[in-house]
Amino acid sequence: MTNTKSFFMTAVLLAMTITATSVSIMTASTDVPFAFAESESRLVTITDNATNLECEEQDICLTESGIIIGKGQTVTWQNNDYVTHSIKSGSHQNGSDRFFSSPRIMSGDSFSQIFSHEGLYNYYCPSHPWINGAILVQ
Ligand SMILES: [Cu+2]
Repeated sequence: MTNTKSFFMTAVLLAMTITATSVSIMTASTDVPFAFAESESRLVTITDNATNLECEEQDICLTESGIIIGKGQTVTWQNNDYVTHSIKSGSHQNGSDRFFSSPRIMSGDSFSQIFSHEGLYNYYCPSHPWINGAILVQ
């Protein structure tokens, strides 16, 4: 696990704590619904550095290796690399957890997945396991 990913996991735990606090405050003090500023779809680009395994150390295999989204939002992986990649939920260490699995994403193509349930979803490219990230759905 890279320092960046450790940082992300810490940030995730912090975000969960803050969200839990904010929700209870908002429920008590206002009827403004909890809203996410982001659009319904988030883009994660597989960069043209992705086949170089050193990209993981610099956290530049993906434009964002850790993102936080709301329930019902979609994540789209855009392959801007010159080789084919695929995205599978789970981890290289533990294998697929079968939540989602893309077909081969050719160079220039993309794959989208909707997240309907809260949770922390790790994902990786089986052919290039150093390409990996996480999505927190809250
Ligand atoms: Cu790959």
